[in-house]
Amino acid sequence: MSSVNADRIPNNVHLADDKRLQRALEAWQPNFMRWWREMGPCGFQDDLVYLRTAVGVDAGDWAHFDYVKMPDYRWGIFLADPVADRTIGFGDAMGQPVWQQVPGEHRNTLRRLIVTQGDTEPASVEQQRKLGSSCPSVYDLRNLFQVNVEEGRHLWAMVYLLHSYFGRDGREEADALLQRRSGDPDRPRILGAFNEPCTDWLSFFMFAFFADRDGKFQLLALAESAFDPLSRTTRFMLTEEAHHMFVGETGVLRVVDRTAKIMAEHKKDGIDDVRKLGVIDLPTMQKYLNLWYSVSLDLFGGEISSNAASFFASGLKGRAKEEQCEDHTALSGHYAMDVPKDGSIQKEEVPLRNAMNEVLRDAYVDDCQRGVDKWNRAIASHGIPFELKLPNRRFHRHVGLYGGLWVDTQGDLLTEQQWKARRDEWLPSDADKSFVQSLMTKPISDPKQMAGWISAPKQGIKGRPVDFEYVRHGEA
Ligand code: BYC
Repeated sequence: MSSVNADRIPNNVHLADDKRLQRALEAWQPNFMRWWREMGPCGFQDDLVYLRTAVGVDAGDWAHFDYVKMPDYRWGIFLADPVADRTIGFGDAMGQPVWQQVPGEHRNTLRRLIVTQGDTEPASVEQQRKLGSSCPSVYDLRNLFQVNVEEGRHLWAMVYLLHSYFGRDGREEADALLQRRSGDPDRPRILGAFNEPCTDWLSFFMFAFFADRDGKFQLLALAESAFDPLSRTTRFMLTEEAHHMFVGETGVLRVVDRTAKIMAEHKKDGIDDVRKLGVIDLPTMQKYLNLWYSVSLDLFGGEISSNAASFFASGLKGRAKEEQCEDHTALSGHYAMDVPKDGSIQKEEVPLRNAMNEVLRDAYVDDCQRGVDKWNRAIASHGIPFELKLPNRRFHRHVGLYGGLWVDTQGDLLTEQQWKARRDEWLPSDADKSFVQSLMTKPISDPKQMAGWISAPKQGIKGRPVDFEYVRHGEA
């Protein structure tokens, strides 16, 4: 069982025993706080927020609920407990003991993976920083802040690895994580989706459903890593990630439910008629889904990737739930890939190791479908004949085999001109975005109220009622 100490930086990694590391992290801490104040949630920093804080990794510790001002949140370093005698579960070194240090030959690659993972965490906080001023309820405001502080903690998790195991270049990378900015053309975040604006709550819920779910699958793959500290860190991050996806899934569910309910009550189904009733029409939701799903698919990297093959071969990154796979070397298997060739899409056999990004993406797509099915059941429960659909995975891609192709939501190839002429059928137009924004112009700060475009959640947080004062505004 891990013991947790309560130093300036809460941790279960015996930080106090490593003075050099402790000093390095304590030097990074004020920079993190500066970043949080500059790029974290806009306003609300002096409010008391009913937050879950991890104070340890054991069942009773990792979900401690209390009021806390966000800047006083105890961002800590927590690794899941080690698994005794753990061995490498896949790839060329399968069966050998896992590594407690970084092997020299994998140093650059591992650092790049950790930096890429780490970069997404502050990026998402930056993307969401202005949402507080248009929250649909105090319940949702609190959930937003919960997600934000935990993304901050996930940044700490990656920074701990960089500082502990990668010497000076690790420290430089940790500094750079606080310097890049989401959407900044001169110093953007590393991955595409984390530079997309996320300035309304429908986007936030879609982001938490689709982009955080990429987080789940990437963390599952890294939890398999032969580099044991990375595996232990990501295993603990996954416990927090589940809540973020809950926020996304139930958020979209409540928006969809509200629209379908109002449509049924008023017997209206035209887009303009539905909009006049103050709810988001379902075709517009489909467009937001198309956008966030497609940019999140890009996060898995290229379909055919020699990087992914070598990550797998060397034991750096496995498949999600590798233990459920049959052949852990993946040396003889093939993957039947849809490859664009001569103006059409053709099946091509790809060595399995080179298709590892696609294998992970397949698991992700199935998981997304499960959520979409739930949303559709909510629509159907009001007797509305409309189904949300995941677009074909080739649609609107910027990375990999389909990047730069002009593909419709069915997966068919179009010319650039044809695609551009129909773009607004598939993706939010300026008018759609303005409409969605028009519903979200001011915050709902009375705990008893809920914006008209979203249903109330079924239950509150940690046994509290939905109208509990989850955020105490302006209290010292
Ligand atoms: N945008 O072989 P390829 C989360 C680059 S989300 C821009 O196809 P590879 C969270 C790639 O870097 C989870 N560039 O890809 C969610 C490479 O560049 P170089 C984050 C991209 O290397 C919500 C080139 O294209 N975790 O936690 O197999 C809120 C060709 O590379 C993109 C991770 O991503 C892109 N989308 O795989 C908060 C896990 N995709 O080397 C948090 C760590 C690829 O030619 N990262 N490129 O310059 C990885 O495992 C891999 O880096 C990737 C890419 C899966 C991202």
